[in-house]
Amino acid sequence: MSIPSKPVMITGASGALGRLLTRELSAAGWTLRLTDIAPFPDPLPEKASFLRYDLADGVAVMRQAEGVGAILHFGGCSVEQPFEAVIGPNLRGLYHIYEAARREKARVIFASSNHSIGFHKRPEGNEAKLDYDCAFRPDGYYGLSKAYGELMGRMYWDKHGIENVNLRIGSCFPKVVNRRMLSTWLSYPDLVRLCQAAVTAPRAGHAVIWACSNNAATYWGKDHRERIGWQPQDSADGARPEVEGIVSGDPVEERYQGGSYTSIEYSRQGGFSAKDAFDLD
Ligand code: 15L
Repeated sequence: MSIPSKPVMITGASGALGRLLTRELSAAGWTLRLTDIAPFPDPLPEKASFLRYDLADGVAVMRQAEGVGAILHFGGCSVEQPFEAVIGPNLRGLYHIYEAARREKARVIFASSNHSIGFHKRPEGNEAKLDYDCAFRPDGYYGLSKAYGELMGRMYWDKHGIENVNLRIGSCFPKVVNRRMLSTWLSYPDLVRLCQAAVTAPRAGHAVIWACSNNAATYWGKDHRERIGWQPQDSADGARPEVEGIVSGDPVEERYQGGSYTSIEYSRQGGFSAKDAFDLD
């Protein structure tokens, strides 16, 4: 895998995925500009610099992005939060990232999420998988902000030619811990290879990728992975015997792809047997 000719910026560098990317991309010889609202907890790699600021500070974003070729945008709220907590980092902050990318003609790799489509039902049996161009069905304010982020990428590509790769991340954790993750799991090494491909692919345009490993029980179908030359190499399948019995018992959570996020403050009345209420899309 080639080394980018310009520095690469990573937002959310102090989070679990930011730290992973920092470690692995530094080891691969990349020059990194890191940022987070929290201090960076690890020793700083040789070719990396770190600045601590809030993504709501547009001037700080612009300054740090000077001269970068790509921005791996993993910063902002990464779980469901009240609306007021989400809008600063995930809406205004994202705008700052895209304005910086526009100035630098840099590519944005956006850590989107399955929660932008979380209210799609889980496919059963031979039911069709979801393709990348399915409707957004966010399962909360966090998922809504990820849909907004993908649409912002759509607009900056159409209007300004700013390339962006939107990673609809399933569940990126060291291990598979429940039945849902047999479908949604993304291994750490597959994420790292995905980010490398997204940054170094000769052309990306506006791309959407289902970011999960090679899981037999996946919910997801077509996307733009061929365009960036990525194929997952790991799989959740081996964990089936230990985890397939690990379910929540909550009918809302188990019905929808977004899992537990769909049932947070869920207040729609009726039961799933009430066909007229629940089969209307
Ligand atoms: C996400 O978007 C979250 O960042 C992560 O913490 C998990 O909840 C994941 O989705 C998931 O759906 O498993």
